Amino acid sequence: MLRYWTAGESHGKALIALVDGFPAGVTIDTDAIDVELRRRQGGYGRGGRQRIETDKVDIRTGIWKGATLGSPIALEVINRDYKLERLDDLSRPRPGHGDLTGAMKYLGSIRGVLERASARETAVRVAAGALAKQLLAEFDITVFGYVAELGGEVIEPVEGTLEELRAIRDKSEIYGLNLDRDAAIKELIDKTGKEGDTLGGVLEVRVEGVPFGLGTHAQWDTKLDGRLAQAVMAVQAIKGVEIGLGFEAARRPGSQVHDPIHYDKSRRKGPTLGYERPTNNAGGIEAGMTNGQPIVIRAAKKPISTLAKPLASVNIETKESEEASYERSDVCAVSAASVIIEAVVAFEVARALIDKFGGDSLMEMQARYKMFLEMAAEK
Ligand code: EPS
Repeated sequence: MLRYWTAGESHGKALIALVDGFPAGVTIDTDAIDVELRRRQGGYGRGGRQRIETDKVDIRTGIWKGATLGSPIALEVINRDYKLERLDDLSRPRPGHGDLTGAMKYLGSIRGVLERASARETAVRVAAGALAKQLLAEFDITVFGYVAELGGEVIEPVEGTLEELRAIRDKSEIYGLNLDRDAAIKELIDKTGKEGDTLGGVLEVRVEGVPFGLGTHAQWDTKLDGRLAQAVMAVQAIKGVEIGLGFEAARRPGSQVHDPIHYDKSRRKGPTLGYERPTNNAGGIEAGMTNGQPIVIRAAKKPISTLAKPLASVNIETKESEEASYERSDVCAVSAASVIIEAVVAFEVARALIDKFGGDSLMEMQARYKMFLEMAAEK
């Protein structure tokens, strides 16, 4: 089973992800992981921290001569802004952050909680996801995340192939799919920052080339939609997850929700097995299993809870009403969140791929994948 844990504090020495169950024989491109780390650091509206850090992954274990061994892989990202020992505690919890809940739960300090609750931790989740993406690429599965809404503004994607859209996203300072919208949205971010406020948004991730049958219908904790929702909801500041039509499916009659089934014999040897759908309202998943269509998942990110113009809070030492503490932060980290959601989705899809096709070695997985497609095409 593929899984990972992370360790590390925002201003501690380093962040670490321990990836277990990754198959042997996958050639790893470390630079490609660093590209994702750099993308996570970017996006318009980021704060001063990203000018200090130049995140790079150090693969400490599990690799020999550039390829995975099937043993645990430890990924490390060093914090250049290591200063944890010198930092003081806070006494005025920020509404929306883990400050108050964590300090009460652990009978401890706010600092001790915020350092781990911080989204800085997502750097190594992105590294783990980038590793997973390299496994998925061996099966021609691509994972593509972008910003669909920012601060209430919908960014309507332009039409184009995946390559064209990727080029647009990588050119966009907000990681959207419509460059004509960038200027107005950057202005909105600037204006919000000047007002001491922050912005959230909606991220969308599309996974293409996914074969039939990842996930199961048989047990709640192996249903792929449930696994994806958990992975996405567990990212800092995410408050909602939708698959395919999501909440909109609840508002329409069944005939306008479910995707009709067609058959195209010429495509029976591909991941769809020839079963084509004119629509993809299911977002590629039916009964917890992939149906050969792209997985489409959306996540709602709330605005960052550290406000330069702070909300009302209470000094937990004196119990007097005071404004919340303010520490250097970002006005908007929605673009970064699109990279993070892309990474956690990639990891879950890779996990489901390993569950179906075995996880000892890439070679065995590919042989079993091929055999499955052949058997299913004949069914
Ligand atoms: C982040 C690093 C942090 C914040 C942000 C995410 O840096 P610092 O706290 O040193 O300024 O910019 O953290 C939060 C949004 C948060 O709520 O803690 C990063 O690398 O993504």
